[in-house]
Amino acid sequence: MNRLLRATPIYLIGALVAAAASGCGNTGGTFQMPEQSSVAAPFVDWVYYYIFWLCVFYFIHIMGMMGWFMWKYRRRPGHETQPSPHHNLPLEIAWTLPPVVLVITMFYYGFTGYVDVSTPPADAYKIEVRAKKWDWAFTYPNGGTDTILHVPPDQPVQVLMGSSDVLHSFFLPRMRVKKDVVPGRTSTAWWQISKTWLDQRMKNLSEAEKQADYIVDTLYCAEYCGTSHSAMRAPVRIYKTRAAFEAAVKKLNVVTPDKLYQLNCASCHSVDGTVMVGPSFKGIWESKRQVFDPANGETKTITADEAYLRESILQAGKLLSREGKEFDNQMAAQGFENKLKPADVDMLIEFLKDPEGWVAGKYAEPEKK
Ligand code: HEC
Ligand SMILES: [Cu+2]
Repeated sequence: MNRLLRATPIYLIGALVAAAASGCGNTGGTFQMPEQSSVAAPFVDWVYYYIFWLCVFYFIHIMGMMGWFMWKYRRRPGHETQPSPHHNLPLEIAWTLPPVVLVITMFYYGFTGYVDVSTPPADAYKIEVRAKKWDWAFTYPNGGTDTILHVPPDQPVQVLMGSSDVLHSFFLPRMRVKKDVVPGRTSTAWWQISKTWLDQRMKNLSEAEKQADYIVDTLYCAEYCGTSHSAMRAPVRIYKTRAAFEAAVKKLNVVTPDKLYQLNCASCHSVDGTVMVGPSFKGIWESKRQVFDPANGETKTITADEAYLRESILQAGKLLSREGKEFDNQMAAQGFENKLKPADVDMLIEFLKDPEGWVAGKYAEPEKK
């Protein structure tokens, strides 16, 4: 078993002592740290507080003595300037050795801890993560893809992450996981839900969580990646039981119109009338649309029938919507004509007939909800 998992109780005790020493601690989080929902969290916090309190100790002593000396040896009548003392061996050793030992312990815990949090256990559940401006997609071992991160309660999870555009960073503060997602390479991170935390959290469920079979958390992007960086979040579901987790993942490889929308379009098109990067889909079906024709520079009104919607997706840029503002031709860069299967486009057309209804779950089969 991984060294980190084996040593968890020791770190937990260390973290509790450190957190208690900080005067505001409990396993549900401290003034500086959120809840500790992963097995690595107590260790990470322990290292953090170890370094933090050492720094506080030295800061107070060094600043305090500086202030005191400035006062005590200030220039005043009747006190002549004294020559500085020469080399003092015991003093030199006293202020060199202990700090060196302390810095070595910081390095030791920092480095071994880093190695542990960077080495996923062999039995980890693997999830592929794709980051793009400005959302996340997760692909599970059965091929199902979702915009929600589903987390098993009883197994380490390893994420294999890639970016489709710029630098992003995968940040789960409660699990103490933060890892940059770099274009052109696969980064990885892992965590395991802490049983201690889960048991405690189960006694403290919100009303919504009592109804659901999971506990909610949030994934953040922690690397500034452009205009909507602050909205680049994804819901996280930590399942109460293994069975509930497996049932949720099993449903994912069923493709539905609303899922296609969530995965491909939702980062630019809302269904509630908000104009984001692109116009809103609210009430788009058979509506009159203002469009700009780049071929002749004219703006005209058309009806958003099936042919127009298909063309908007597959031949982006032929006509540019003017619904809300003057948009750039940002659809073209998505290359949907190569990315979407004909069946996907059919489903998206179904979606566009009633976007609000699809998102509200009007067409979901009861057991899929
Ligand atoms: C990167 C952002 C982005 C993504 C992702 C995106 N779109 Fe667009 N879309 C736009 C922009 C900007 C426009 C306006 C310019 C235009 O008409 O091409 C637009 C226009 C449209 C229009 C015309 C709307 C109107 O008002 O007439 C349709 C239909 C459309 N998109 C469908 C889709 C579908 C379906 C998807 C997902 C498969 C999608 N878009 C994904 C940015 C995006
Ligand atoms: Cu980002």
